[in-house]
Amino acid sequence: MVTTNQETILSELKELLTKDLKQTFEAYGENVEKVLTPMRWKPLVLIVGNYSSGKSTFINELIGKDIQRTGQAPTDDSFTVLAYAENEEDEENVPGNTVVNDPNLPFEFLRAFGHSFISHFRLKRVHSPILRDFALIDTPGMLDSVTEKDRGYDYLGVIGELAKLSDVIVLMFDPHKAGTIKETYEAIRGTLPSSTGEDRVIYCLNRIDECDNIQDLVRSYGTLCWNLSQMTGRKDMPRIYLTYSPHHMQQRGLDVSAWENERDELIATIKTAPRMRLSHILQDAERAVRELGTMVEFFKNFKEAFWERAVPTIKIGAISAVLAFFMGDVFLNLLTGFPDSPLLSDILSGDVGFSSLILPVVNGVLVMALFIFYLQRIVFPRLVKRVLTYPDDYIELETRFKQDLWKKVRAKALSFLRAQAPRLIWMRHVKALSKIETFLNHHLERLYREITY
Ligand SMILES: Nc1nc2c(ncn2[C@@H]2O[C@H](COP(=O)(O)OP(=O)(O)OP(=O)(O)O)[C@@H](O)[C@H]2O)c(=O)[nH]1
Ligand SMILES: [Mg+2]
Repeated sequence: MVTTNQETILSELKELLTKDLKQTFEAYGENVEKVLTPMRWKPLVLIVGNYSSGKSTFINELIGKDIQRTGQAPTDDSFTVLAYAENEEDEENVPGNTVVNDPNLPFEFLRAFGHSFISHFRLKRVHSPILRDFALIDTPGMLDSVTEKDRGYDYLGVIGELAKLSDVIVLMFDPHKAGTIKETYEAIRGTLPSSTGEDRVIYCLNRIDECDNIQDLVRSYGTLCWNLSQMTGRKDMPRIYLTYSPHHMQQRGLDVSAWENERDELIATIKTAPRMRLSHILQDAERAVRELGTMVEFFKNFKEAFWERAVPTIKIGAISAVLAFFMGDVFLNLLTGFPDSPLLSDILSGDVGFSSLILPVVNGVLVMALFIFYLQRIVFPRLVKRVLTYPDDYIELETRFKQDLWKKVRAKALSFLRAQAPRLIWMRHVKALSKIETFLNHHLERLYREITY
């Protein structure tokens, strides 16, 4: 359960984000709402896996009711959110269209995946004690090779976005298909923070009762380990829960009693979702703010590069304008005999009138305009072009972490630069950066410290 202390931390974070950083986000075309979205609702557990790996069976077992349809072969092609109903009478099925339009739920962003997806999305309110602490999401099984076209919507995109919202993600396999979900894994991984995302993912080899013997199980387990190591690129092997449904188990020959407790351990881990949620929210907020910071740093470097070029030009321009002011008419006089008496001789004779100033001012302004034209039409576009071509030269990529951040935001930063370049040379990036720094190093640090379990 979320305690009062956790609630306080959440509302403090929310306040910090809306008070201190909202404007900064908006100034750079970003929306702080995206960071705030997951804070709106309860902890989420996402169950993903191959078709028929037993996801829906497991969910029914968790909530203690036969709510989700189960069966051999791909059974369910919908995403279902299972949420808490106070009473049996409040149990209901809510269609996707209503779910994505409900401002009290965090699913509005899914509207972007289109009608075809929304017709495969729903929420069921169920009276079950476990749902009081977190909501579950059942997903359609991953087919062997799913393309977007087959489904009519971006399946991997949806999975990725839901993973981003979730506190625990269960990846479920079965011995027959122990590792055909590379794309799904990548979609999930792609949206999670690179440093900490992995600890949200739980691996489960389900339906082990269907193995004929221990050799069979070891073979499946080995295949899964191999596939996982290929997918995750990790040197250590994450724990894989070996489970089976006690109600559906078959006595094929393998004595499964050795793994009797694994299902309970898996459930116990899932139940940590509410506790994980707070640190995930802080991590997500941190990541969003660091991404923004990376963009701002890039813009700051762009601005500096511009002024580095512009300041000498402006200086020369100013000197030239002064020269033109005093000397322009002298030259004109030498060349054309006009004006009769240049400004300098008027000054020397102490006879400076309004009319003797007109030509010098025109000369000065003309020269200045020429320099500004040069800056605007030649120096500036050239720099923009250079930065767009070699963006990596304008950001310090000293750590792997920074490289990852930059990879995530580069496209966004470049399109913002393309659209807003003239504005960027005037914006106060340093001030924005110092706000971001204060948030990360001061406020967020403190909130992390305050998380007490
Ligand atoms: N032997 C055995 N059968 C199981 C187990 N878990 C589920 N089943 C059966 O396997 C079939 C598929 O289970 P589902 O829960 O529908 O699988 P799913 O992952 O939700 O499948 P899709 O929704 O189609 O992706 C059902 O007939 C279940 O009864 C298990 O641990 N052991
Ligand atoms: Mg299912």
